[in-house]
Amino acid sequence: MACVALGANLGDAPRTVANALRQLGHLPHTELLSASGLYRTAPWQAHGPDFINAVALVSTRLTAPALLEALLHQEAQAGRERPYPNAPRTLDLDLLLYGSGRIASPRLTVPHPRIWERAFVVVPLAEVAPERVPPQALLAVSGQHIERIQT
Ligand code: PH2
Ligand code: MG
Ligand code: MG
Repeated sequence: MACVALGANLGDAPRTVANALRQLGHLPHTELLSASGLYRTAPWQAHGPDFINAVALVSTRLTAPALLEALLHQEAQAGRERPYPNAPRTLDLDLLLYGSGRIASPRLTVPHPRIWERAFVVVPLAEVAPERVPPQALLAVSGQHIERIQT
């Protein structure tokens, strides 16, 4: 079981994120187990329009590095550009969790180091994998604006 965070704040973000959730289930050797609703969220340590965020749970036989490469490829297919750090983006796909795996490589850190600071990750993660979210984690991000827009 792996958890993927989705985010977008350029173009038709709700549509891009909804399509991207579906496409995760079409990655090689990968099945979409569940998808959170879509959330509208205020930019966090970033500028630009509000984001649409979601979290997906997948079952995959890909290794974590192979899954990361597949996610980066899917971002590129959605027109992702990286002009500067945290720039507005058509699609961002972040690997949050890979089972109980711990990875610290130059390209990939799992669990994602900033999960617990971000309402736009914690709230949808609590929807699809409540057992991975300690109760105080929701409280810790309760000051950040997040609004569910779709089931
Ligand atoms: N992603 C970031 C930085 N800030 N803020 C929101 N609301 N949603 C995001 O997906 C997001 C962010 C870096 O990837
Ligand atoms: Mg990100
Ligand atoms: Mg990213």
